Amino acid sequence: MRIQPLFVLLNAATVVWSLSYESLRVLQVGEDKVIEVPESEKLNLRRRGVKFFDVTRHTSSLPFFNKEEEPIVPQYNYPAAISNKEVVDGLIESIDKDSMYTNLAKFTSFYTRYYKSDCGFESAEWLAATISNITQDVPQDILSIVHFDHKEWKQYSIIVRIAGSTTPEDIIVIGSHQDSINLLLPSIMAAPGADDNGSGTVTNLEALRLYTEKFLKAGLRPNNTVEFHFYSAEEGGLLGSLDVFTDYAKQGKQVRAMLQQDMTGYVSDPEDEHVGIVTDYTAPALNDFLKLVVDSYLSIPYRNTKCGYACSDHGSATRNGFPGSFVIESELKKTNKYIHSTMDTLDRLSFVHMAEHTKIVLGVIIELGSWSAW
Ligand SMILES: *[C@@H]1O[C@H](CO)[C@@H](O)[C@H](O)[C@H]1NC(C)=O
Ligand SMILES: *[C@@H]1O[C@H](CO)[C@@H](O)[C@H](O)[C@H]1NC(C)=O
Ligand SMILES: CC(=O)N[C@H]1CO[C@H](CO)[C@@H](O)[C@@H]1O
Ligand SMILES: [Zn+2]
Repeated sequence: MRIQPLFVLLNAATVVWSLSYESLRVLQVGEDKVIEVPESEKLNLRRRGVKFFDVTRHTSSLPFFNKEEEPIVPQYNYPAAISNKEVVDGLIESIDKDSMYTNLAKFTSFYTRYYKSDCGFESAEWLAATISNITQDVPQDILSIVHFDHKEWKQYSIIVRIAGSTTPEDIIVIGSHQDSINLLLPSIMAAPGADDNGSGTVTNLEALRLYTEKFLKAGLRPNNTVEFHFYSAEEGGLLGSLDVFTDYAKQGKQVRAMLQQDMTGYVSDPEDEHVGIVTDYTAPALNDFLKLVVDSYLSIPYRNTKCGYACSDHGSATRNGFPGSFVIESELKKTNKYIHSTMDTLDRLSFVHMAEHTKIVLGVIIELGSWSAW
């Protein structure tokens, strides 16, 4: 409570500061709405719950939704039935919730993972080291780890690429963001970011570990390229993923499906546990396939939910013409209310629930890993 007056004072100071010195940011806050604001005003918008893309460095993108809330992306024929049940169930059996707990405990021990902070750089270094460790026995011609540097801040994004054996140009992406934020005073206050969005990162790390240890090490390979992306700076307006997918679009890369994991660990009502499939601003055909995956591999059902404009990194994929979808811990109204504060901590999360999300990721990479888009 005592923070309040200080907060107001700081705010007044930053407005004066920003009027004279601060560079302007270009924010897309809705399909037809672009505004220019000083950097500090960005935070004020976030505090008020406004979601946006920070397109300052990518202003040339096109409008990307045709009818209401539906992205302009190819509608591929995703599998209408699953065909790898034994393989996926085998991997699912090995999900290790203790390992997930250990990783999330370490990840949330960084004071903050704010993308502009030194801590945020250190958390990226830890993540990169952990990924190297998990994947160390897979030869580099199959698996490579790219540190994707961003021009304006230090925390890099990490791309783990498992090259497809027959159609490497067809890419399946599993995404999550590694940064966290304390919306009150991001540069000063703690942001453990356990659920938002450390849980997505750890969900994907566990899937990557099992994929590496039980699949790739056994000499198996996907036909398509499978990539795990750990984005920096989501909280700054999807900055990291925008850089990555804008670059992919420029290079003419073909992402056939992108699935975002962000907030995967909170259960508000254990009697009514479910996952939320986000149906607005996501690819309908991919959503249908995700429903099949949930029905086939999870012990809990899905529910359709809406998340709003630019609500996580899948938006950067759809913005660049790639089908993106998002599965979140529950219907939006039942999601974790402690995010973006010091109270977004480990003890409020369910690792059983997080493991359900890992099942989705395993189902998607195995079923789509050798699916043919044509
Ligand atoms: C690497 O993994 C091994 C287990 O496979 C573990 O004992 C070790 O602590 C890990 N090292 C790091 C840096 O994570
Ligand atoms: C995957 O590649 C193998 C050859 O390595 C091929 O036999 C199989 O048909 C491919 N799967 C699909 C779905 O195209
Ligand atoms: C979409 C969702 O609820 N995830 C969280 C992670 O970050 C996004 C964007 O900042 C927010 O919408 C949520 O805080
Ligand atoms: Zn957030």
